[in-house]
Amino acid sequence: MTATPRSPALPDHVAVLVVGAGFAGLAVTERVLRDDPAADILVIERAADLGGTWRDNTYPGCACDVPTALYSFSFAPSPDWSHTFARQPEIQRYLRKAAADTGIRDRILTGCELLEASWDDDEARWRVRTTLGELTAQTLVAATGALSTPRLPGVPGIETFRGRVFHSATWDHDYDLTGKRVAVIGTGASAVQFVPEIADRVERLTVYQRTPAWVLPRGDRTLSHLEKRLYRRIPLTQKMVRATVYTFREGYVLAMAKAPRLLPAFQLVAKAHLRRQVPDRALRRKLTPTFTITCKRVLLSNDWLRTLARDDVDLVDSGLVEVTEGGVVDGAGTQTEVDAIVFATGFSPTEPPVAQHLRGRDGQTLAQHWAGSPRAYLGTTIAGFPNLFLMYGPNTNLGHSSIVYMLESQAAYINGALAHLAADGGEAVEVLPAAQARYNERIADQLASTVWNTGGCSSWYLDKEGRNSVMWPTFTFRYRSRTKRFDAENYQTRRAVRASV
Ligand code: N01
Repeated sequence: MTATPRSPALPDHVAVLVVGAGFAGLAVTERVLRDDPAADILVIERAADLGGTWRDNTYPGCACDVPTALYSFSFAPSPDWSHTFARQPEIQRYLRKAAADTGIRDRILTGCELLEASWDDDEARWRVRTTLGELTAQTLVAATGALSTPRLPGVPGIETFRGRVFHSATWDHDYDLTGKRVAVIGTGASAVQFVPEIADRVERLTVYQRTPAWVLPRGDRTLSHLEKRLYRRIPLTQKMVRATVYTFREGYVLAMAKAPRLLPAFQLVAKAHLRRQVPDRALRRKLTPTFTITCKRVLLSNDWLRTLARDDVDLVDSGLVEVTEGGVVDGAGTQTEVDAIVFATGFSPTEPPVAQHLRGRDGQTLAQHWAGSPRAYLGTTIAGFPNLFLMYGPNTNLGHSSIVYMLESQAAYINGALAHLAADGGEAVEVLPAAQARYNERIADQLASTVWNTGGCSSWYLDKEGRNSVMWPTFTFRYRSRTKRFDAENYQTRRAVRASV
């Protein structure tokens, strides 16, 4: 049994303040504590528990669509996963245990939301305002995630609807869907997981699709007792599985960026999957994408397409025009009476919400500085924002592998920066604008030929300038090698940062 955690109090000053206790916040805190168990580090978390997206997303069927062998911390391998693709409750339990086992749990102050943080140039520290009071921090790590603000499209008439409305990320567990007529808006990674789960319970399901997505089978299975015993007795075997999954997934990059001629082969597999699950040709046509596979996130599901082929499930692709008191009107003018509307419309992702609350050297917020098109150096540091480190920042997202691998790379880099500051007697590091610009030019060059930019789809990877400010363009081991060592030569290190510098 896990001991009841001690919750730290809000200090007046802390050396390292981490905002957010999801995978990212835990990764960086573990890395710092690994080198210095007595490190002066505090994690503030606005919710009552750690876990981030895996705490919040509790919709039926919520699971990881990256194999758990890879979607877990390298420092906390668990031999106990029930499936090759872990379910949300299991991941949440895993995170709680990892935090308790590594001592991170005692560093997390829950129920504490960051309201604003401003860089104080004279004192060379961050002045931070939270819902529990104020403090200063020498270094600030924003580990707030990119996909945490649910996007609810402003559908005309939605306020007049008399039934129940909720978003997949804030699932209403008090509302029993049994026997109800339900509309689902959106057909992305979340919808494909919960629609098959609720289809048997509801009376009628109407799914509103804006863009069909490519769907591949999810090679999910339960892990046998033998495997678990083997992992426990010979941990190296689990490491080998992890390395194999990693290598296979990296090979996928070849198809996306380096060898797009392989993509038609993927499309054939997806089309065969569609044919197997959907006998009706007209429905298949509606479900066939027109863009190149992997341009948007490929969906993995063994039962999504089959569910859409059911007689009691309708797929509407004529658009969503308005919501009335009793239902939804589609683009063909048909009104469908429903009791509940579930928005599976994703998140507002181009910049982390925390960007509106961080003020750099010149007093601008990070959101103003970015103006809708985020840029950083190594997805982590930003010129004009000394001693600020982003986890899962611009151009660190992946379509093929595990974000946890990227987060651990960033954590090592940030830890290196802290060690550099300590060794050098410095108070602040700030990336050189020229280094940041060079880095972003290189990233843009690499992205130019990738399927995300050329595949003929619109996706949340492209920001309002049409720039891909989301994806990492190449192999993840390249990112690992770039972040292995803190490259002080691309930074200025100083005792106090002056506005004129
Ligand atoms: O959201 P999405 P999600 N009217 O943005 C449609 C991660 N994730 O919650 O394609 C009508 O993918 C939109 O249509 P279109 C993963 O990174 C991870 O499903 O934009 N429809 C689309 O169909 C993923 O990318 C796991 O034309 C509207 C859907 O809503 C991210 O979360 C599991 C609309 C949104 O799909 C988000 O996934 C689940 C409108 N106004 C999710 N606006 C893992 O297992 C949007 N849509 C790790």
